[in-house]
Amino acid sequence: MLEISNLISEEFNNNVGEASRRNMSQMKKELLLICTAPESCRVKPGEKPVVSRFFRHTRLSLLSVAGATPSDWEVSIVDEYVKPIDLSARPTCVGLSFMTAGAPRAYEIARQFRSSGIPVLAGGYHPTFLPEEALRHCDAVCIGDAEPSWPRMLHDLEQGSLKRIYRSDPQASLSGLPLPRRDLLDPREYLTRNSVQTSRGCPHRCTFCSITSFYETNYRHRPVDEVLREITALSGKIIIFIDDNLVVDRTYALQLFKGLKSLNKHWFSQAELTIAQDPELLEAAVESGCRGLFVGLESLSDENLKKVDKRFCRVEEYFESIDKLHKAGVVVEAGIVFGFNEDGPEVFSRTLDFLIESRIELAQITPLTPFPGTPLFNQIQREGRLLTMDWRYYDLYHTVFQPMKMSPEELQSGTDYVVERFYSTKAISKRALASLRFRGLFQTLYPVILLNLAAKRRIETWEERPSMRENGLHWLSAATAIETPFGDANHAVT
Ligand code: B12
Ligand code: SF4
Repeated sequence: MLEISNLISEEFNNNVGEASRRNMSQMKKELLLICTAPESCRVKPGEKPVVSRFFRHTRLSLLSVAGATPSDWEVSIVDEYVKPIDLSARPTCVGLSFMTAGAPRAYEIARQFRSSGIPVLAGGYHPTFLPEEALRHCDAVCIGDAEPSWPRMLHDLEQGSLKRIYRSDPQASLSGLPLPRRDLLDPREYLTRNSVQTSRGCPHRCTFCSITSFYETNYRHRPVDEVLREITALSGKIIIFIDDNLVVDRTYALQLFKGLKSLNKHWFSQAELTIAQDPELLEAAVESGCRGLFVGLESLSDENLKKVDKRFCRVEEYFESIDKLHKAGVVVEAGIVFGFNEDGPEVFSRTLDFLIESRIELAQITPLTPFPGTPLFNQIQREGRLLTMDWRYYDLYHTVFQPMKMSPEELQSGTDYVVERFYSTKAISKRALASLRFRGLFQTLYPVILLNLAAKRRIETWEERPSMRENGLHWLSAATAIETPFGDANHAVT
């Protein structure tokens, strides 16, 4: 087994190194950046994308890597949600970005390019958490942010002295970050390319969340004036702040909202529900253009929330807080998770009733998923409750662990039941009518009607989810947790 300390100092000195040195001597240096998509979301050659354009805003990951790439490289980006990869391409180097669910696909792509002697460098959530696993398939891994390490990785590659691991300082300043290369994506493929990031990390420590582990509990901002300058230069009315919790630093958020007001944008983001109990902050957000928020409610049980260290949420305030957001004109998308330790089979209908009664417009309803790298993963693995480490199933559409108070089958079918009922034609019509009455057509059409229909269409393609049953992985008994060619999550870095 490889130790990380050895990997860091190990020089890249094999056939691929030779090939890359040869390539480097050519005049044109081509970098192909690939964002992998899980099987159920990947566009097939000659077909339309599976995920509706209304749901497609751009992830900043590779746009940021491209922004940090020295100008003598010619960069292109393939996003597998919208464009199939040309595996016969012969770039000088490939950069792969992947989350856990995309890891097996990333390794398949890496194998193809490396077999032609093209070096493959990896970064993003999954390689950061499981660098040793990623290094079994790729030539080098960037742990954490790209900006401090990426130029050095390319430089070392050119010199034929690529190391195996590059670890970025998790406290590096976010001041003066290179701008994301939005120009590299086709605007027709996305609802908007205006994804913007103001901060990295979150000071809370919810045990199921990858963010805290990825940023090693650091929380950093970009200077407000840099964010505002970036937004000023963007065309189009809509902005998506991809921050994980836009309002967690109240002072910063108020400054940002004050500056945003004159830019006349409509924006969507993620925030903790406590914003609803802070009239000044909520008013400033709405006046600055806030039209919709994703709020992680997770569970209707305080006991569950306590056990996963999400203590700042109070279930008794949920209904009233959502009502306050609605009255302020904000569309609410709720994050709902089933399978926490206190959840038994009765949890599903109780939660569905709450979602309908509170008139929440959209909901991401998923089985609890212990992502490698998180404290939750380590705990469930220690308790022998992981059912599979085939990362394809870590896509929030599959049950991958043995819950405490129900069977995995009950968790899966209960979650599917709530999703299907929440997005039934009847439920969508009711929500749309209620919204039309108090918001009018303009504010209802996109965030309520179109997004609900897009979600419904997504559910209708569920049979395209990779089948655990066909792969013999369908909820084996907890005692027989299995390892796959991809997974060796004992080495999660936290
Ligand atoms: C936007 C987003 C999406 C979009 C992506 C749109 C698209 N076209 O790809 C959508 C909605 C489709 C999506 C889907 C999913 N997502 Co998502 N998503 C995000 C979100 C909110 C922002 C991503 C982003 O732009 N970040 C900003 C950039 C700058 O940061 P970054 O991605 O970390 O990139 C930096 C470094 O990681 C590094 N880096 C990244 N890639 C590379 C590559 C190289 C070569 C190098 C050197 C460095 C490098 O450098 C970058 C710049 O510093 C993140 C949360 C977050 N804060 O990142 C969740 C997040 C990444 N998603 C997550 C999840 C769980 C999912 C889904 C499984 C959920 C689902 N079922 O819908 C799917 C999986 C899809 C997949 N491909 O595997 C989890 C990942 C957990 C994990 N361990 O895998 C996150 C962390 C959310 C969370 N709080 O848990 N997602
Ligand atoms: S508040 Fe949200 S972003 Fe912050 S740690 Fe908890 S789940 Fe993650």
